[in-house]
This record gives sequence, C-alpha cells and structure tokens, in this order.
Amino acid sequence: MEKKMMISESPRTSRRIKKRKLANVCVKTYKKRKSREERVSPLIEKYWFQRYHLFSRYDEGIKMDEEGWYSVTPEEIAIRHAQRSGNGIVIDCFAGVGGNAIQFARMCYSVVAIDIDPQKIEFAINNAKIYGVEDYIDFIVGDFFQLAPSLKGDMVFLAPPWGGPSYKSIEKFTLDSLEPRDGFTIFQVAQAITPNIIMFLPRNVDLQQVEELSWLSSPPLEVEIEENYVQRNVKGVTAYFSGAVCGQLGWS
Ligand code: MGP
Ligand code: SAH
Repeated sequence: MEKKMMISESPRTSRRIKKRKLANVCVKTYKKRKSREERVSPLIEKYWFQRYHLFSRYDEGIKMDEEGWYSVTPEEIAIRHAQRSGNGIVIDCFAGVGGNAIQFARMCYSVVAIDIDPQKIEFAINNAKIYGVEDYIDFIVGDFFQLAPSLKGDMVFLAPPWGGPSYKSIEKFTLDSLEPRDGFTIFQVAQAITPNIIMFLPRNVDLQQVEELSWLSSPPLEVEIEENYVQRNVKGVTAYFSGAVCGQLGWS
C-alpha cells in the first residue's frame, strides 16, 4: 500500500509533468524556428546550436558562411592556442572567419591573417571588429603557398581545410587528406618561415604521422600533442612544434 502511494502521481503532479514536457517541446521547436530564421542550412544547424562556444559574442553580429561555421575553431580552444604562442608575430595561414586570429590578437600579438576566400576575410574583419582587435591584424586575401616566401613571423598557425564535416567517416585521418595540399607539403612550406608551428588537426588524425612531421627538420623539432575539448567532447588535436628558439617564445 505504502509503495503504491510512493510511485503513483497525484493528478496535480501529473499535470505539472505534462506541462513541463510540453514546455520542453516548445523550447526545442522555438530553437529550430530561430535557427531557420537565421537561415542556417541543415548541415550547419548542429554548429548553430554550439554558436556561443564558437564565438561567445555571437549575438553582437558575428558573420560566417557555411565553411566558416563548420571550420571555425571553438573560442575556448582558440584561446588555448593563443596562450601558447609566445609574444611575437603570428601568421594564421588559413584564417577563415577569424576564430583563431581574433584570439591571437586579443593576447596582444601582431597577427597576419591570410585566407584565399575574400568572403572569409570580409567576415573575419567584421568579427574582429566585434572583439575590438581589428587594428592588431593584417588581413590578406591570398594563397598561402604563393605568399609564403615573402612572409616573416615568429610563429605559424596552420588550421587548413580537413575536407568538410565528412572527415569523421575516415577511421584514421592521414595527412594526405588535408587540403589544399597534403600535410607534409603544408608543414614544409611553413617550416621555411619558422620552426615554431602550431597545427590544428582532426581528432582522428594519424598521430604517428604527426610526429613524423618533426623529423622533416634536422635536428628534429620538438613536438607536443594535445587533445582539445569543449564541454568534455573532443573537437580536435593540436600539435605544437618548436625549434631551438622555442625557449625564448615561452614554449615547452
Ligand atoms: P565536427 O567534428 O564537424 O563537429 O567539428 P562536432 O560538433 O565535434 O561533431 P560531432 O557530431 O562529432 O559531435 C569539430 C571542430 O573541428 C569544429 O568546431 C572545427 O573547429 C573543427 N573543424 C571541423 N572541420 C570540418 C574543419 C576543417 O575543415 N578545417 C578546420 N581547420 N577545422 C575544422
Ligand atoms: N581557423 C579558422 C578556420 C580555418 S578553415 C577559424 O577559426 O576561423 C580553413 C580555411 O582555409 C578556409 O577558410 C579556406 O578558405 C582557407 N584556405 C583554403 N586554401 C587556402 C590557401 N591556399 N591559402 C589560404 N587560405 C586557404
């Protein structure tokens, strides 16, 4: 008898539970409607729900295109990258809509932000203005590989395209799947600028290959690899490479 009383609900409690469930459905429907109002495609919807993790100041007018949405480095991870970058000139070779470049600039580094897509640079400038750091970034529309021989900097940041959200379908992501050139080529071009390189890679990347990048230099570069999380979900892997001067940059 007593047991029955404990598990049965009074009509009032059951009404309250029904109301709460209905409220949850309404919130979900409202959120879906809101994402549609902002005209995000079904591909992007999942990233839209994470928007404040991408840019905490999203509501102040952040702009992104489709590739920008699924490629931007979440703010928390971009801050981590910036904290580990020393205090010289940072070259963000694949800058996208500015997720990383903004955080580098917030740490008072001088930043060169390159992207081949003029629309990305337009959005990156807009987004940098929201964070008040546009004056600390030189924005360049161009092909990193063409510009590389004329670039000078203390640290190079590489977050190239991974081939879109389908990168996850590959069991082990090898460096030749990076775009627009394979990871070894991208790394070698960067290395001609400085041995201090940070590379943001897919979470399923072949870690053995990442370590092999350091052997492209003689003596081999030091490398440290970390997994990056947002709310306990792993989002990517960062490799920090450094040469003999790394001590001066506050690495290792
Ligand atoms: P994801 O794996 O597509 O999303 O991207 P999520 O939410 O982890 O998906 P889930 O369904 O597995 O939970 C995770 C993060 O990787 C993104 O927020 C970007 O920072 C980064 N990222 C994803 N892509 C496809 C790219 C890319 O092509 N280039 C770069 N530089 N970063 C990317
Ligand atoms: N870290 C960035 C996202 C980078 S996504 C952020 O947080 O916003 C990768 C970017 O590389 C894309 O915007 C793409 O336009 C750019 N890209 C592709 N090929 C390039 C090239 N050859 N030179 C410079 N940028 C290139």
